[in-house]
Amino acid sequence: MSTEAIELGPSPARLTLGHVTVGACARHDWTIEQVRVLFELPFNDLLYAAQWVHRQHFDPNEVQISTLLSVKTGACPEDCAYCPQSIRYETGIESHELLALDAVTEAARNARDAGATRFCLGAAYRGPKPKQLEQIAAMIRAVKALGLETCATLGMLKDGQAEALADAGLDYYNHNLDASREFYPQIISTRSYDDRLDTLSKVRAAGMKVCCGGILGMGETRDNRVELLHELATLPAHPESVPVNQLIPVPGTPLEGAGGVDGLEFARTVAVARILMPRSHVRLSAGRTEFSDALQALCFAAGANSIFYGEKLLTADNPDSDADQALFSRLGLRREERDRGPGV
Ligand code: SAM
Ligand code: DTB
Ligand code: SF4
Repeated sequence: MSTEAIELGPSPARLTLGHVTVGACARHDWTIEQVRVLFELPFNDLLYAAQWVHRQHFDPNEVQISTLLSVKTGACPEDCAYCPQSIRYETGIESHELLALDAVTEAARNARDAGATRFCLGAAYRGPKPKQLEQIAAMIRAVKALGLETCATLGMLKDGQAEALADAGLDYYNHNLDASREFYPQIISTRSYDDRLDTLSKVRAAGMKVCCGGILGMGETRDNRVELLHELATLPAHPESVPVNQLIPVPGTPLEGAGGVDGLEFARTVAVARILMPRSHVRLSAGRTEFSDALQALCFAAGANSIFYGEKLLTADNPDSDADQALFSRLGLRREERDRGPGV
């Protein structure tokens, strides 16, 4: 393991473990080598550092709750190798065009009544067309009127579209990097890494919060995970929300037989994300149905503090709400109330 000390900026609070010093302040100048050193820490040291950083900014027993709805499903022209919604793969999902406003409002009301504080609209688009954007803007207004935070993930945005979404009251835009720049070409060919960064900068310029993360278990190496987190943590501003997905290997997709990721490596990745982006919410996202309660508890201890709640993600299953409530109760976790967390 490298013995390089990881020094943070002008932070008054620091934690030193052997050769590694971590601080509480957000910084954007991490080097690849520093990220690698964090990944290679003894597990207990890494978890302790992550928990220490977590407690500088968050109540460690609060978890932010988001619910997803796929407002337009399937028949997507893109070729993302993990995705059941690409038109190129036979995955047996039920495609549908944009849902009616009433159906979206009702789903959002149910999510709110079940305890969610944020409602995320997902659409299987390369990017929204003007008419579609108008219809989605109406959905955002309706969800907002229910007192929920709003998030949307609609693919790439063209000039002016981020502003239109912000005007409708959109709080967050989700657009993942998904993989490191090095590994990305093995996963997607129809949009480039720079296309993604361009959409993220449009979202920022329009004044919205950014939700941006990636997927583990697609066959990437530890180095690729280091590079992905480095990319996220050196963006001009850290994403306020960082979804860490475990690949759901959907039959019919090119990644149906991908290698997956070991649970301890997943928890390590969460812990490093927590240390690198101390004020961000780190979300346990796709793949939780495969996690034991013990692994989820470990991830919360490593600094994860957000989940997708409700029995469906976009097309794939998510844990039963009853199971999540039981888990929260066993772990003494509480729902984070809206706008209470720092950075959100
Ligand atoms: N079409 C839009 C786009 O790609 O930006 C929005 C929806 S897309 C389904 C949102 C994210 O879901 C992807 O970026 C990816 O991180 C995640 N995702 C999709 N399929 C997945 C799978 N099988 N396992 C894990 N995550 C997945
Ligand atoms: C994110 O990072 N994960 C969510 C959300 N953002 C849109 C989506 C997960 C999708 C899992 C596969 C499916 O449900 O189709
Ligand atoms: Fe389409 Fe998004 Fe799926 Fe890629 S991830 S195929 S863009 S829905």
